[in-house]
Amino acid sequence: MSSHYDHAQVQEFWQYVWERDDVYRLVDDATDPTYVLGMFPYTSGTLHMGHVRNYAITDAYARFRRMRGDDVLHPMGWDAFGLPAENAAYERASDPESWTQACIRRMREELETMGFGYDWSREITTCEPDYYRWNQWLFKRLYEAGLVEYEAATVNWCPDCETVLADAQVEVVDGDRRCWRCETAVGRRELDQWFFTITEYAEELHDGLEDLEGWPEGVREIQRNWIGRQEGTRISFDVTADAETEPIEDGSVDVFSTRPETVFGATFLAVSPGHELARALAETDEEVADYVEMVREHGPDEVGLSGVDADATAINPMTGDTLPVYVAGYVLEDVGTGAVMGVPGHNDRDHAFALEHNLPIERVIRPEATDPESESAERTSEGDPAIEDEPYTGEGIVDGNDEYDGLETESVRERLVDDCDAIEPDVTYRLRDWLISRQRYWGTPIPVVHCEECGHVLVPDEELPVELPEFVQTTGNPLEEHDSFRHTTCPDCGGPARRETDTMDTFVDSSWYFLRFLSPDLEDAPFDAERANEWLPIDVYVGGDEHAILHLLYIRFMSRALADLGLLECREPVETFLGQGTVLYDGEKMSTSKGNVVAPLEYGAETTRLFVLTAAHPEQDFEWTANNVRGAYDLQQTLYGMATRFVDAATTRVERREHDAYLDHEIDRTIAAVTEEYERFRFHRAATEIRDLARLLRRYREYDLPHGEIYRRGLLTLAALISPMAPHLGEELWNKLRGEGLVVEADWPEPATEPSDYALERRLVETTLEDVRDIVDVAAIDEPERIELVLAPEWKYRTAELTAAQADSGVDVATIVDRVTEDGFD
Ligand code: ANZ
Ligand code: ZN
Repeated sequence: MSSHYDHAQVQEFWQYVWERDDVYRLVDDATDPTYVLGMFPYTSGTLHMGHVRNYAITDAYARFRRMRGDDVLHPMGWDAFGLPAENAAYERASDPESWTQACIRRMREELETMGFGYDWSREITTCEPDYYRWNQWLFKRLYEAGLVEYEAATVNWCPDCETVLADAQVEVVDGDRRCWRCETAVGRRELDQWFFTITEYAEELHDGLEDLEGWPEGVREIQRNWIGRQEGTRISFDVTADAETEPIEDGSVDVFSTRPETVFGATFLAVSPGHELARALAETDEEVADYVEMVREHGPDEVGLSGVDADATAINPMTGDTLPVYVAGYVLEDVGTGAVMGVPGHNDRDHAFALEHNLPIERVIRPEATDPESESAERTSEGDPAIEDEPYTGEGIVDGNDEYDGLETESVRERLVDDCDAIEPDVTYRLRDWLISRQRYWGTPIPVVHCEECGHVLVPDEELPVELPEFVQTTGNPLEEHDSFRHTTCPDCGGPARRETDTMDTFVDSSWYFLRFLSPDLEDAPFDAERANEWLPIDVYVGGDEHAILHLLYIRFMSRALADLGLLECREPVETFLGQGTVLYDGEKMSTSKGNVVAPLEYGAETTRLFVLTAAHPEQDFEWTANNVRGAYDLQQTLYGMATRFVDAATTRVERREHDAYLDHEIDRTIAAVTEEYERFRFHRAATEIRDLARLLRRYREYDLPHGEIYRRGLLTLAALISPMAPHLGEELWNKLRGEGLVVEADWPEPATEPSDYALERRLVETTLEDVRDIVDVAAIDEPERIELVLAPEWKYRTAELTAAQADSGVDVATIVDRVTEDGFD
């Protein structure tokens, strides 16, 4: 028998056996399985290295857990709706459906060739009516719960894709707003749009981040900023219209301000063109009407310091002064209350606006008096730069107000809330509602009809799904071209009605797909609620952290909304999130557009899997180099060669000799260490351990005639330990050494003797600051004054981080830097 490992043949054989024995299926009556999920791929054509890295991680972890005795849910599906399919259809004069199905066939084959172990009986495809009917059903439930709005809104419009874009799909490149897909400059349009009111959950989504300990802090921070919680105050200004004939309904306008103590210096009030006051004034004031129209066309980015003096007057609640009211484009409609008090003396934008419109500029705060000798003291005296020239935006003391004169801004800020009925504490969020309307064909039809008599009416549940009609090639939205789709009857009155032609953002599909995997064929509900309550949250979710603000926020929102609908108990759907790093090639991200792609199958499944897993920690970027790939290849050949030689030719002995104990101990030590590394997704370290044990086994054999049983245990251990990362090789070795059974169904190896303290020691060899902080915490419990860290040599140069860790923990960290060698390929 040849000792050369023919990977193509080996892969094909074991893939056949796994499928025949259905080894990855999770039974429906499993109790609380470990749910391991990789972000399902967008069906864009073919698998790329990013997918392979993602799925190699989940597969290795799923296999590890399965061998540890867990029931494991490790499913796969297709994020199949979206623009690229539609664009491809135009390019090829075909249709999105057949293009998408062809992509799915190819990508599924590629996944299978890579040997990823999925429970394919749970496969889902979002463009199929069986799936998207539940998008429609959920839309209706959210609507009934008041979480859906239909509103005229100025939206981002990509002229090239001819579609509306969510804020997060607009990328700012060198100050230009561009489409995330085609990079065309984004314009604006006013359209009636469907929204999910995710802002109702802003506070909860923000606060919940605190407890997401299984998520990287970086991702949490991105979400935190995106939600953008800001504390401030709401100040109410009485407003009267000058034209007595048209009084303003409410009589007051609220503004949001983070600096209420500047209210004494408010010299005007400004509302956004979309504010209800602006809309009301536009009814009678042509100038206002023209201005509102102008801003609507050009968008707030192009209006600069423009604005119009409206025929209205506001009263400053603190000073009683009357203030002019402006409609101004620099005031944003969906920030705060859509209105500001203009404080030109202390705010840059208000200052610029006041200069432009000849409004008074008043100083009501001056910098705190400092050391009279110092240079800055100059500025506090009479020699201050004139407030007309430059606003003073810092903190300081209130100036020129009888009651508050001389007091610090911060204390006045707090006092005003108590002293003035018109000033209330308030919190605003930057987060906007989720615009889900797309003027595109390849998505879930929104289940609504518009009736002249009844307004918009939801399609009854028993008529779902509203299926997509056949695709037609056209310049706009193909759904507009289908008379039979467009013209329908009203479910309420039976009269003529127009069917909604917007489809849903594909992020709706992916906001709950993890639930469909639990019961993919269920016909009377989107998911089995009982099972969901038992199986969720997802234990480990792996994907790119470029999804930190869209997808990863939407799944958190959807879970909460479903929970409030009484459909789900779990409000936080992902316990541990692992954001995988990027695969680089010559320092750049490997991507089709850069033309630097290595096809996943170029090197064979096993080598590719092993390499992407062991090149770096999953969260780190790494460089694809042929040399390093070689290391992954050689490891397989080495293990295969050792097993073959042992089975074919080894003469062994039965009686124990002294040095056998050492090998026994080292096998156990390796088991403990590798187990720990898998637990923490450190596949690269697991591989190093496996290599070390293989090397030791070789030396053991060269040194003396090997003890048959111990040596065999060593080889079997290697087969089991490597199998989560290299499952075909694992099976091949297992089969050679045992002649029966599958390693995928085997138990994880157990140490034969008492585990040594190696695992702990190993934990002390860390490479990131966060980890060091962990250790300091852990160790501090046993030995509060002094800890000895065993560190890799690279740490010698990272004293600043160690000092920080030490400061955090308040203990003395003594370092020993020479005991462990750096790992990596050798
Ligand atoms: C008066 C004031 C005085 C403010 C001052 C600031 C400084 P930042 O700037 O991030 O702290 N604001 C509120 N709503 C707005 C809207 N719809 N469009 C444009 N600007 C708006 O954000 C808070 C400040 O942004 C608020 O506090 C308000 O101006 C402005 F010396 O009120 B401030
Ligand atoms: Zn009707």
